Amino acid sequence: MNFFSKSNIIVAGFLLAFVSTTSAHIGYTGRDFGTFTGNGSDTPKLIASNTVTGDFGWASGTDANLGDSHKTRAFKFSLLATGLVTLEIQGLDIIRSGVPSSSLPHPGFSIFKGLAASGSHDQSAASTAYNNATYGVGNWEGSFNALGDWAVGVDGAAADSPLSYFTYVANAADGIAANYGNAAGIRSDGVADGFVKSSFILGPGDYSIFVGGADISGTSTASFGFNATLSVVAIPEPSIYGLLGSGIAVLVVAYRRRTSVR
Ligand SMILES: [Ca+2]
Ligand SMILES: [Ca+2]
Repeated sequence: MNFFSKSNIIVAGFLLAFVSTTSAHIGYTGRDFGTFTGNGSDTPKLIASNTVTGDFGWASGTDANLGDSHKTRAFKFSLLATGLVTLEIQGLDIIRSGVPSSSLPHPGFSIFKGLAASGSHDQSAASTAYNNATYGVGNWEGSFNALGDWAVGVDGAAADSPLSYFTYVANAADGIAANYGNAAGIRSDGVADGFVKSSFILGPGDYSIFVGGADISGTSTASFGFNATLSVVAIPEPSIYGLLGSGIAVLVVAYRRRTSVR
């Protein structure tokens, strides 16, 4: 082997390592729903043909050892005023960049206040330091908490560098405990059909949404396809809360309680 071919191999190896590392960062490229006013003038936004690795990424974040955010997909949106936010995730067979992906069988998602800084990574030194201190060494498999607050640090930064914090807001999951497990606090839609849709009254701010597979016993690390649609309407009159379902009503009460103590 001559010098040049060796160099090429080294360069190729370096590039592969670089690509695999950067592609694993939490990012929103192509998955920004944009800014919504909350005043009733917003049009729904569809982000089609997304993929996620694995059929269990969201469900894994519901258990005690958290989950690996690489097995979820991050989206973001901003809200200028309090509104009724509806997110729907439809698993479907897609072809993206010529590569087919089968339908995400049971989608689940969680919404958080806060955004990930560019380059955020579950296994960064800062994430590791935070998770070890918060959960204990060996007690976490990633940073993603589907049912509570979590934090993540930037890859390549010092262990004591600033973190991005996600403040838990709400979740929803397709199906029943048979697929998503028995963790307390999961908001089920009760019908395991590859589709989940849920509505929440949210205040102004910047939000992240993490979508992944809701199969707690899932093991596939294949790529799965789904569409995501976010819509925001003005807050309905209190008299029709009951018509919209108890889940929304509970969230309204929770929101009012939180705001009333501030
Ligand atoms: Ca887990
Ligand atoms: Ca469903």
